[in-house]
Amino acid sequence: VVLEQQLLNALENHGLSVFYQPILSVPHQTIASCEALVRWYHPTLGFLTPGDFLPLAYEVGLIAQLDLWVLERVCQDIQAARANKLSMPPVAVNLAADTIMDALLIDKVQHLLTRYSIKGHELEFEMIEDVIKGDSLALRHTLEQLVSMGINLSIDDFGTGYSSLLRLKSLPFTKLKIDRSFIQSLPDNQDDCAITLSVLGLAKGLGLAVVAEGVENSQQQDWLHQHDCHYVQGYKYHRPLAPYDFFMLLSAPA
Ligand code: G
Ligand code: G
Ligand code: NA
Ligand code: MN
Repeated sequence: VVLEQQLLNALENHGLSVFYQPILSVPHQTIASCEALVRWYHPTLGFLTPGDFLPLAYEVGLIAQLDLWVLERVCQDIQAARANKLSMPPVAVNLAADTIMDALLIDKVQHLLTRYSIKGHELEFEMIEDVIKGDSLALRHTLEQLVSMGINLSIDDFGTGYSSLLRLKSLPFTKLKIDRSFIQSLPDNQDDCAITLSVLGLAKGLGLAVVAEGVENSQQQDWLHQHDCHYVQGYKYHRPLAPYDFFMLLSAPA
């Protein structure tokens, strides 16, 4: 109960922060986009990562408010990058099912785009497979409106949830992110190689781009490159960076 109150407090008083992890294109390793990841500098517990407090946010119904807080902070950072003449790549923001199903989501997103003079294509939204498992017209409508605003949609942690291939095909996603649990043991684990290959094949068939998450070493990178995976994200390249550090990276000569 205390932690819940503190989280609400943090949301209302800008006590959270957003880190950025670059997503690179293979093989040139240029920054193609980045993922916004929330952090909480807790007054007494210290630096908390999502695993420490997102379950609480879901449980007490604060997740949609949190996601929108992150989205607004991202819009502010995009505006700040622009003011500093940095070319900010598209930023992927994670949205929970509750957030997607918020009837006012489209209005809220439109409001932020207008307020911070941001184009839809400067943002991407990531959601896990389970968000799309139910068949609902409202969901389809929301996703289509986001796409019509220029926002690209990705499926996060692909392979760990339940989404039918039919729904995947019929909804307006442009990217799949392969969960890092499948990437971790590449290329030694035959099962993980088989799973990753089948996701790459599926994505190609459906015309979707693929991001491999959690890439930590060159063997994984080489295998992914060899099998035509176009984007990588992971500690091999960059950890999630504080905004200032991410801006420094963007301003460094390539
Ligand atoms: O940053 P870290 O690797 O600890 O993130 C763990 C998980 O938390 C990831 O699956 C990520 O998708 C999720 N996550 C991070 N930031 C946000 C956010 O702002 N909103 C939501 N809904 N999930 C997030
Ligand atoms: O997929 P999600 O959006 O669930 O994943 C993002 C999370 O993965 C973040 O919490 C980030 O800190 C973490 N992460 C990013 N790259 C790596 C990596 O190379 N290895 C591991 N173990 N975790 C990573
Ligand atoms: Na994510
Ligand atoms: Mn992910």
